[in-house]
Amino acid sequence: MKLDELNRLAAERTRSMWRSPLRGPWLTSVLGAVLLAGLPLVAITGLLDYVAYGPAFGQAFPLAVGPFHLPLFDWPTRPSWLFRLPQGLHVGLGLVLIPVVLAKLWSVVPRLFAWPPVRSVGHAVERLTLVPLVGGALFEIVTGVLNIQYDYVFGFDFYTAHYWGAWVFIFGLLAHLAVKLPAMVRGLRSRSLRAELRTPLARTRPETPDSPDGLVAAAPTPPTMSRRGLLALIGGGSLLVAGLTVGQTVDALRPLAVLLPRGRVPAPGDFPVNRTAVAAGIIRADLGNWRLTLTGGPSPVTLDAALAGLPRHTAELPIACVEGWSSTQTWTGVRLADLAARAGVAAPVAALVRSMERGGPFSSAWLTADQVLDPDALLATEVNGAPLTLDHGFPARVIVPALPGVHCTKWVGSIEFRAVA
Ligand SMILES: Nc1nc2c(c(=O)[nH]1)N[C@H]1C(S)=C(S)[C@@H](COP(=O)(O)O)O[C@H]1N2
Ligand SMILES: [Mo]
Repeated sequence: MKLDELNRLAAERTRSMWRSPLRGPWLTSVLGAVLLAGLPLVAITGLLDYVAYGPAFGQAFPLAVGPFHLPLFDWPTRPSWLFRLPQGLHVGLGLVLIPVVLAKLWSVVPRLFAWPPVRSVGHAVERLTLVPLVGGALFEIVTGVLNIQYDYVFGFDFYTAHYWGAWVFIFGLLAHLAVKLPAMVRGLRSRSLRAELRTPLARTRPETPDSPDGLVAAAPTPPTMSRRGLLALIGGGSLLVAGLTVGQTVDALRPLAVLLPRGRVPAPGDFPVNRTAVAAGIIRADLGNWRLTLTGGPSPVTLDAALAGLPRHTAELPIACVEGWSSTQTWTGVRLADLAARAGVAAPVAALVRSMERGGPFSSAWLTADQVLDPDALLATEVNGAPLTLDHGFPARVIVPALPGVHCTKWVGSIEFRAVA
Protein backbone atom coordinates (compact mmCIF):
# COMPACT_ATOMS: atom_id res chain seq x y z
CA MET A 1 0.00 0.00 0.00
CA LYS A 2 1.29 3.44 -0.81
CA LEU A 3 1.96 5.88 2.01
CA ASP A 4 -0.62 8.32 0.66
CA GLU A 5 -3.25 5.65 0.72
CA LEU A 6 -2.33 4.71 4.30
CA ASN A 7 -2.52 8.31 5.44
CA ARG A 8 -5.89 8.75 3.79
CA LEU A 9 -7.27 5.63 5.50
CA ALA A 10 -5.90 6.73 8.87
CA ALA A 11 -7.47 10.18 8.51
CA GLU A 12 -10.75 8.57 7.54
CA ARG A 13 -10.66 6.28 10.56
CA THR A 14 -9.95 9.16 12.96
CA ARG A 15 -12.78 11.16 11.39
CA SER A 16 -15.32 8.42 11.90
CA MET A 17 -14.15 7.16 15.29
CA TRP A 18 -13.91 10.36 17.38
CA ARG A 19 -16.97 12.48 16.83
CA SER A 20 -17.90 14.05 20.16
CA PRO A 21 -18.62 17.75 19.55
CA LEU A 22 -17.44 18.58 23.08
CA ARG A 23 -13.79 17.59 22.75
CA GLY A 24 -11.42 20.48 22.25
CA PRO A 25 -8.43 22.36 23.67
CA TRP A 26 -10.61 24.46 26.00
CA LEU A 27 -12.27 21.46 27.65
CA THR A 28 -8.97 19.59 27.96
CA SER A 29 -7.30 22.72 29.41
CA VAL A 30 -10.03 23.22 32.02
CA LEU A 31 -9.70 19.61 33.17
CA GLY A 32 -5.90 19.96 33.06
CA ALA A 33 -6.04 23.08 35.24
CA VAL A 34 -8.15 21.29 37.85
CA LEU A 35 -5.68 18.40 37.92
CA LEU A 36 -2.74 20.80 38.05
CA ALA A 37 -4.23 22.35 41.18
CA GLY A 38 -5.05 19.02 42.82
CA LEU A 39 -2.58 16.31 41.84
CA PRO A 40 0.58 18.02 43.20
CA LEU A 41 -1.17 18.21 46.58
CA VAL A 42 -1.91 14.48 46.42
CA ALA A 43 1.74 13.77 45.59
CA ILE A 44 3.15 16.07 48.29
CA THR A 45 0.86 14.75 51.03
CA GLY A 46 1.79 11.22 50.02
CA LEU A 47 5.48 12.02 50.36
CA LEU A 48 4.81 13.67 53.74
CA ASP A 49 3.14 10.45 54.90
CA TYR A 50 6.36 8.68 53.99
CA VAL A 51 8.39 11.09 56.14
CA ALA A 52 5.94 10.70 59.04
CA TYR A 53 6.61 6.98 59.04
CA GLY A 54 10.13 7.59 60.34
CA PRO A 55 12.46 6.48 57.54
CA ALA A 56 15.40 7.33 59.84
CA PHE A 57 14.39 4.27 61.87
CA GLY A 58 14.03 2.14 58.75
CA GLN A 59 10.26 2.22 59.23
CA ALA A 60 9.23 3.69 55.87
CA PHE A 61 9.31 1.60 52.72
CA PRO A 62 11.13 1.42 50.42
CA LEU A 63 14.28 1.87 52.49
CA ALA A 64 17.02 2.41 49.93
CA VAL A 65 15.70 5.17 47.70
CA GLY A 66 19.07 6.59 46.63
CA PRO A 67 18.83 10.14 45.30
CA PHE A 68 15.07 10.03 45.82
CA HIS A 69 15.33 10.18 49.57
CA LEU A 70 13.51 13.09 51.08
CA PRO A 71 14.86 15.59 53.55
CA LEU A 72 14.52 13.58 56.75
CA PHE A 73 13.25 15.32 59.83
CA ASP A 74 11.65 14.16 63.04
CA TRP A 75 7.92 14.27 62.51
CA PRO A 76 6.54 16.79 65.05
CA THR A 77 3.83 15.83 67.54
CA ARG A 78 1.99 19.15 67.28
CA PRO A 79 -0.62 19.96 66.16
CA SER A 80 -2.09 16.55 66.96
CA TRP A 81 -3.82 16.42 63.54
CA LEU A 82 -0.51 16.85 61.72
CA PHE A 83 -0.58 13.31 60.36
CA ARG A 84 -4.34 13.12 59.99
CA LEU A 85 -4.40 16.11 57.61
CA PRO A 86 -1.95 14.89 54.93
CA GLN A 87 -3.23 11.33 55.29
CA GLY A 88 -6.87 12.43 54.80
CA LEU A 89 -6.00 14.82 51.96
CA HIS A 90 -3.89 12.23 50.18
CA VAL A 91 -6.59 9.56 50.18
CA GLY A 92 -9.60 11.89 49.96
CA LEU A 93 -8.35 14.20 47.23
CA GLY A 94 -6.82 11.25 45.39
CA LEU A 95 -10.24 9.59 45.22
CA VAL A 96 -12.17 12.77 44.41
CA LEU A 97 -9.91 13.52 41.42
CA ILE A 98 -10.45 10.11 39.82
CA PRO A 99 -13.50 11.26 37.77
CA VAL A 100 -11.49 14.29 36.56
CA VAL A 101 -8.54 12.09 35.55
CA LEU A 102 -10.87 9.79 33.62
CA ALA A 103 -12.57 12.75 31.93
CA LYS A 104 -9.20 14.24 30.98
CA LEU A 105 -8.12 10.93 29.44
CA TRP A 106 -11.42 10.74 27.55
CA SER A 107 -10.90 14.28 26.26
CA VAL A 108 -7.54 13.45 24.70
CA VAL A 109 -8.03 9.84 23.67
CA PRO A 110 -8.11 10.60 19.89
CA ARG A 111 -4.49 11.75 20.25
CA LEU A 112 -3.49 8.20 21.14
CA PHE A 113 -4.38 7.25 17.58
CA ALA A 114 -2.72 10.24 15.93
CA TRP A 115 -1.34 9.54 12.47
CA PRO A 116 1.50 9.58 11.64
CA PRO A 117 2.40 8.41 15.18
CA VAL A 118 5.46 10.65 15.26
CA ARG A 119 5.74 13.89 13.31
CA SER A 120 8.95 15.35 14.69
CA VAL A 121 11.48 14.94 17.46
CA GLY A 122 9.50 17.32 19.65
CA HIS A 123 6.34 15.38 19.00
CA ALA A 124 8.11 12.12 19.88
CA VAL A 125 9.34 13.59 23.18
CA GLU A 126 5.87 14.90 23.95
CA ARG A 127 4.33 11.50 23.33
CA LEU A 128 7.00 9.67 25.36
CA THR A 129 6.30 11.82 28.44
CA LEU A 130 2.76 10.44 28.38
CA VAL A 131 4.06 7.00 29.35
CA PRO A 132 5.20 8.01 32.88
CA LEU A 133 2.40 10.57 33.19
CA VAL A 134 -0.59 8.38 32.30
CA GLY A 135 1.04 5.12 33.34
CA GLY A 136 2.15 6.59 36.67
CA ALA A 137 -1.25 8.18 37.40
CA LEU A 138 -3.20 5.01 36.60
CA PHE A 139 -0.76 2.84 38.55
CA GLU A 140 -1.04 5.08 41.62
CA ILE A 141 -4.83 5.15 41.39
CA VAL A 142 -5.17 1.38 41.05
CA THR A 143 -2.66 0.45 43.78
CA GLY A 144 -3.98 3.20 46.09
CA VAL A 145 -7.61 2.15 45.74
CA LEU A 146 -6.75 -1.52 46.24
CA ASN A 147 -4.73 -0.60 49.33
CA ILE A 148 -7.55 1.25 51.07
CA GLN A 149 -9.78 -1.73 50.31
CA TYR A 150 -7.20 -3.98 52.04
CA ASP A 151 -7.13 -5.89 48.78
CA TYR A 152 -3.51 -6.86 48.28
CA VAL A 153 -4.09 -8.75 45.07
CA PHE A 154 -0.78 -7.62 43.63
CA GLY A 155 2.29 -9.71 44.27
CA PHE A 156 4.55 -6.81 45.31
CA ASP A 157 4.97 -4.63 48.38
CA PHE A 158 2.41 -1.83 48.21
CA TYR A 159 4.54 0.86 49.86
CA THR A 160 7.56 0.23 47.65
CA ALA A 161 5.49 0.19 44.48
CA HIS A 162 3.36 3.21 45.40
CA TYR A 163 6.45 5.22 46.35
CA TRP A 164 8.28 4.55 43.09
CA GLY A 165 5.05 4.97 41.13
CA ALA A 166 4.76 8.44 42.68
CA TRP A 167 8.20 9.49 41.43
CA VAL A 168 7.47 8.13 37.95
CA PHE A 169 4.26 10.16 37.94
CA ILE A 170 5.98 13.31 39.28
CA PHE A 171 8.62 13.03 36.56
CA GLY A 172 5.91 12.54 33.92
CA LEU A 173 3.92 15.51 35.24
CA LEU A 174 6.93 17.85 35.21
CA ALA A 175 7.87 16.81 31.67
CA HIS A 176 4.26 17.15 30.50
CA LEU A 177 4.01 20.61 32.07
CA ALA A 178 7.23 21.73 30.42
CA VAL A 179 5.80 20.74 27.04
CA LYS A 180 2.14 21.56 27.48
CA LEU A 181 1.77 24.49 29.88
CA PRO A 182 1.61 27.09 27.08
CA ALA A 183 -1.04 25.04 25.26
CA MET A 184 -3.06 24.86 28.46
CA VAL A 185 -2.91 28.61 28.95
CA ARG A 186 -3.90 29.16 25.32
CA GLY A 187 -6.72 26.65 25.67
CA LEU A 188 -8.06 28.34 28.79
CA ARG A 189 -8.01 31.72 27.07
CA SER A 190 -9.77 30.41 23.96
CA ARG A 191 -13.21 30.50 25.57
CA SER A 192 -14.84 32.11 28.57
CA LEU A 193 -15.81 29.78 31.41
CA ARG A 194 -18.61 32.16 32.41
CA ALA A 195 -20.07 32.17 28.91
CA GLU A 196 -19.74 28.40 28.73
CA LEU A 197 -21.70 27.99 31.96
CA ARG A 198 -24.53 30.03 30.43
CA THR A 199 -24.65 28.02 27.20
CA PRO A 200 -27.46 25.45 27.01
CA LEU A 201 -27.47 22.37 24.80
CA ALA A 202 -29.33 24.15 21.99
CA ARG A 203 -26.50 26.67 21.59
CA THR A 204 -23.62 24.23 22.13
CA ARG A 205 -21.20 24.22 19.18
CA PRO A 206 -17.88 22.45 18.67
CA GLU A 207 -14.73 24.39 19.58
CA THR A 208 -12.73 26.08 16.83
CA PRO A 209 -10.90 23.34 14.88
CA ASP A 210 -7.29 22.97 15.99
CA SER A 211 -4.48 21.30 14.09
CA PRO A 212 -2.63 19.23 13.10
CA ASP A 213 -3.94 16.18 14.99
CA GLY A 214 -6.36 18.29 16.97
CA LEU A 215 -8.79 17.47 19.72
CA VAL A 216 -11.77 18.96 17.89
CA ALA A 217 -13.66 16.33 15.90
CA ALA A 218 -13.32 16.69 12.13
CA ALA A 219 -16.87 15.41 11.63
CA PRO A 220 -18.68 16.10 14.90
CA THR A 221 -22.08 14.59 15.67
CA PRO A 222 -24.77 16.96 16.96
CA PRO A 223 -24.28 17.49 20.71
CA THR A 224 -26.40 15.46 23.13
CA MET A 225 -25.07 17.35 26.14
CA SER A 226 -23.91 20.91 26.73
CA ARG A 227 -20.34 21.64 27.80
CA ARG A 228 -21.62 22.85 31.18
CA GLY A 229 -23.63 19.61 31.42
CA LEU A 230 -20.45 17.61 30.91
CA LEU A 231 -18.60 19.67 33.53
CA ALA A 232 -21.53 19.15 35.93
CA LEU A 233 -21.42 15.41 35.27
CA ILE A 234 -17.71 15.25 36.08
CA GLY A 235 -18.11 17.53 39.11
CA GLY A 236 -21.09 15.47 40.24
CA GLY A 237 -18.96 12.32 40.01
CA SER A 238 -16.33 13.95 42.18
CA LEU A 239 -18.96 15.15 44.67
CA LEU A 240 -20.42 11.66 44.88
CA VAL A 241 -16.99 10.20 45.63
CA ALA A 242 -16.44 12.97 48.20
CA GLY A 243 -19.76 12.13 49.88
CA LEU A 244 -18.87 8.46 50.04
CA THR A 245 -15.43 9.29 51.45
CA VAL A 246 -15.89 11.99 54.12
CA GLY A 247 -17.21 9.39 56.56
CA GLN A 248 -13.71 7.91 56.63
CA THR A 249 -12.54 11.09 58.37
CA VAL A 250 -15.59 12.68 60.03
CA ASP A 251 -16.83 10.45 62.85
CA ALA A 252 -20.45 11.63 62.69
CA LEU A 253 -20.66 10.78 58.99
CA ARG A 254 -19.01 7.36 59.25
CA PRO A 255 -22.17 5.47 58.14
CA LEU A 256 -21.93 7.27 54.78
CA ALA A 257 -18.55 5.70 54.10
CA VAL A 258 -19.96 2.72 52.28
CA LEU A 259 -16.70 2.40 50.37
CA LEU A 260 -15.01 1.55 53.67
CA PRO A 261 -14.43 -2.21 53.75
CA ARG A 262 -17.36 -3.80 55.55
CA GLY A 263 -17.34 -4.62 59.22
CA ARG A 264 -14.67 -2.10 60.12
CA VAL A 265 -16.62 -0.45 62.94
CA PRO A 266 -17.20 -3.18 65.54
CA ALA A 267 -20.26 -1.53 67.15
CA PRO A 268 -22.30 1.65 66.66
CA GLY A 269 -20.38 4.59 68.13
CA ASP A 270 -17.13 2.63 68.04
CA PHE A 271 -14.27 3.48 65.69
CA PRO A 272 -12.64 1.27 63.07
CA VAL A 273 -10.42 -1.65 63.97
CA ASN A 274 -7.66 -2.12 61.52
CA ARG A 275 -6.63 -5.61 62.51
CA THR A 276 -8.58 -7.63 65.01
CA ALA A 277 -7.08 -9.52 67.94
CA VAL A 278 -8.07 -12.77 66.24
CA ALA A 279 -6.17 -11.79 63.09
CA ALA A 280 -3.14 -10.90 65.24
CA GLY A 281 -3.33 -14.15 67.23
CA ILE A 282 -4.05 -12.38 70.55
CA ILE A 283 -6.25 -14.35 72.98
CA ARG A 284 -7.79 -12.77 76.09
CA ALA A 285 -7.18 -15.86 78.22
CA ASP A 286 -3.44 -15.31 77.77
CA LEU A 287 -3.62 -11.76 79.13
CA GLY A 288 -4.82 -12.45 82.71
CA ASN A 289 -1.30 -12.28 84.05
CA TRP A 290 -0.14 -9.40 81.82
CA ARG A 291 3.15 -7.70 82.65
CA LEU A 292 4.76 -4.67 81.04
CA THR A 293 8.54 -4.85 80.70
CA LEU A 294 10.57 -1.62 80.51
CA THR A 295 14.20 -1.87 79.45
CA GLY A 296 17.05 0.51 78.64
CA GLY A 297 17.71 1.65 82.21
CA PRO A 298 20.19 0.23 84.71
CA SER A 299 18.09 -2.94 84.96
CA PRO A 300 14.79 -4.13 83.45
CA VAL A 301 11.62 -3.08 85.27
CA THR A 302 8.45 -5.16 85.25
CA LEU A 303 5.06 -3.60 86.03
CA ASP A 304 1.72 -5.34 86.56
CA ALA A 305 -1.64 -4.03 85.35
CA ALA A 306 -1.65 -1.33 88.06
CA LEU A 307 1.33 0.25 86.23
CA ALA A 308 2.95 1.14 89.58
CA GLY A 309 0.20 3.67 90.27
CA LEU A 310 1.73 6.17 87.84
CA PRO A 311 -0.40 9.31 87.34
CA ARG A 312 -3.16 8.82 84.82
CA HIS A 313 -3.72 11.34 82.10
CA THR A 314 -6.54 11.87 79.57
CA ALA A 315 -6.14 13.31 76.06
CA GLU A 316 -8.38 13.69 73.04
CA LEU A 317 -6.33 12.43 70.13
CA PRO A 318 -6.91 11.31 66.57
CA ILE A 319 -5.85 7.98 65.23
CA ALA A 320 -5.24 8.12 61.49
CA CYS A 321 -4.50 5.14 59.29
CA VAL A 322 -2.81 5.41 55.91
CA GLU A 323 -5.34 2.87 54.71
CA GLY A 324 -7.85 5.70 54.50
CA TRP A 325 -9.65 6.39 57.77
CA SER A 326 -9.19 8.53 60.86
CA SER A 327 -11.10 9.14 64.06
CA THR A 328 -10.76 11.21 67.25
CA GLN A 329 -11.23 9.52 70.63
CA THR A 330 -10.62 10.29 74.30
CA TRP A 331 -7.78 8.19 75.61
CA THR A 332 -6.65 7.61 79.20
CA GLY A 333 -3.44 6.01 80.40
CA VAL A 334 0.02 6.71 81.74
CA ARG A 335 2.51 9.01 80.06
CA LEU A 336 5.31 7.38 78.06
CA ALA A 337 7.61 9.97 79.66
CA ASP A 338 6.67 8.68 83.13
CA LEU A 339 7.34 5.12 82.00
CA ALA A 340 10.77 6.18 80.71
CA ALA A 341 11.57 7.78 84.07
CA ARG A 342 10.33 4.66 85.82
CA ALA A 343 12.64 2.59 83.62
CA GLY A 344 15.51 4.78 84.75
CA VAL A 345 16.02 6.57 81.44
CA ALA A 346 15.88 10.28 82.23
CA ALA A 347 16.38 11.63 78.72
CA PRO A 348 15.26 9.03 76.17
CA VAL A 349 16.29 9.70 72.56
CA ALA A 350 14.09 6.93 71.17
CA ALA A 351 11.92 4.03 72.21
CA LEU A 352 11.10 0.68 70.66
CA VAL A 353 7.59 -0.46 71.53
CA ARG A 354 6.95 -4.18 71.12
CA SER A 355 3.57 -5.84 70.88
CA MET A 356 2.77 -9.24 72.28
CA GLU A 357 1.72 -10.00 68.73
CA ARG A 358 4.40 -12.21 67.23
CA GLY A 359 6.08 -11.10 64.01
CA GLY A 360 4.63 -9.10 61.17
CA PRO A 361 5.01 -5.43 60.27
CA PHE A 362 2.89 -4.17 63.21
CA SER A 363 4.57 -6.05 66.02
CA SER A 364 6.94 -3.20 66.94
CA ALA A 365 7.48 0.50 66.26
CA TRP A 366 10.17 3.09 66.97
CA LEU A 367 9.25 6.43 68.49
CA THR A 368 11.41 9.57 68.47
CA ALA A 369 12.32 11.52 71.63
CA ASP A 370 9.55 14.06 70.91
CA GLN A 371 7.03 11.29 70.56
CA VAL A 372 8.03 9.75 73.89
CA LEU A 373 8.20 13.03 75.80
CA ASP A 374 5.05 14.78 74.55
CA PRO A 375 2.75 15.25 77.59
CA ASP A 376 -0.10 13.63 75.63
CA ALA A 377 1.95 10.61 74.52
CA LEU A 378 0.30 7.74 76.36
CA LEU A 379 0.32 4.07 77.00
CA ALA A 380 -3.48 4.00 77.01
CA THR A 381 -5.52 1.46 78.94
CA GLU A 382 -8.89 3.15 78.41
CA VAL A 383 -10.72 4.82 75.59
CA ASN A 384 -13.82 7.00 76.14
CA GLY A 385 -13.86 6.10 79.83
CA ALA A 386 -13.97 2.33 79.40
CA PRO A 387 -11.18 -0.25 79.31
CA LEU A 388 -9.82 -0.90 75.82
CA THR A 389 -11.58 -3.69 74.00
CA LEU A 390 -9.41 -6.59 72.97
CA ASP A 391 -9.59 -5.44 69.33
CA HIS A 392 -8.42 -1.92 70.23
CA GLY A 393 -5.36 -3.23 72.04
CA PHE A 394 -6.32 -4.40 75.56
CA PRO A 395 -4.62 -4.32 78.01
CA ALA A 396 -2.50 -1.37 76.78
CA ARG A 397 -1.71 0.43 73.56
CA VAL A 398 0.33 3.42 72.43
CA ILE A 399 -1.37 6.68 71.39
CA VAL A 400 0.76 9.72 70.53
CA PRO A 401 -0.29 13.03 68.93
CA ALA A 402 0.34 13.16 65.17
CA LEU A 403 1.80 9.65 65.11
CA PRO A 404 0.73 7.52 62.11
CA GLY A 405 -1.88 4.98 63.27
CA VAL A 406 0.35 2.10 62.25
CA HIS A 407 2.81 3.03 64.99
CA CYS A 408 0.15 3.21 67.73
CA THR A 409 1.07 -0.31 68.76
CA LYS A 410 -1.68 -2.43 70.32
CA TRP A 411 -1.27 -5.22 72.92
CA VAL A 412 1.99 -3.71 74.18
CA GLY A 413 4.26 -6.15 75.99
CA SER A 414 7.48 -4.19 76.39
CA ILE A 415 9.12 -0.83 75.78
CA GLU A 416 12.83 -0.40 75.27
CA PHE A 417 14.01 3.16 75.95
CA ARG A 418 17.25 4.35 74.38
CA ALA A 419 19.36 6.89 76.24
CA VAL A 420 21.84 7.38 73.39
CA ALA A 421 21.30 7.21 69.66
N1 LIG B 1 0.09 -4.97 67.52
C1 LIG B 1 -0.54 -4.28 66.57
N2 LIG B 1 -0.70 -2.95 66.70
C2 LIG B 1 -1.34 -2.24 65.75
C3 LIG B 1 -1.83 -2.86 64.58
C4 LIG B 1 -1.67 -4.27 64.47
O1 LIG B 1 -2.10 -4.89 63.49
N3 LIG B 1 -1.03 -4.94 65.47
N4 LIG B 1 -2.45 -2.09 63.60
C5 LIG B 1 -1.98 -0.70 63.55
C6 LIG B 1 -2.69 0.11 62.59
S1 LIG B 1 -2.25 -0.07 60.97
C7 LIG B 1 -3.56 1.09 62.99
S2 LIG B 1 -4.21 2.18 61.88
C8 LIG B 1 -4.00 1.20 64.39
C9 LIG B 1 -5.49 1.06 64.45
O2 LIG B 1 -5.95 0.96 65.77
P1 LIG B 1 -7.39 0.40 66.04
O3 LIG B 1 -7.48 -0.96 65.39
O4 LIG B 1 -7.56 0.36 67.52
O5 LIG B 1 -8.33 1.37 65.43
O6 LIG B 1 -3.39 0.23 65.23
C10 LIG B 1 -2.04 -0.05 64.92
N5 LIG B 1 -1.50 -0.90 65.92
MO1 LIG C 1 -3.08 1.68 59.81
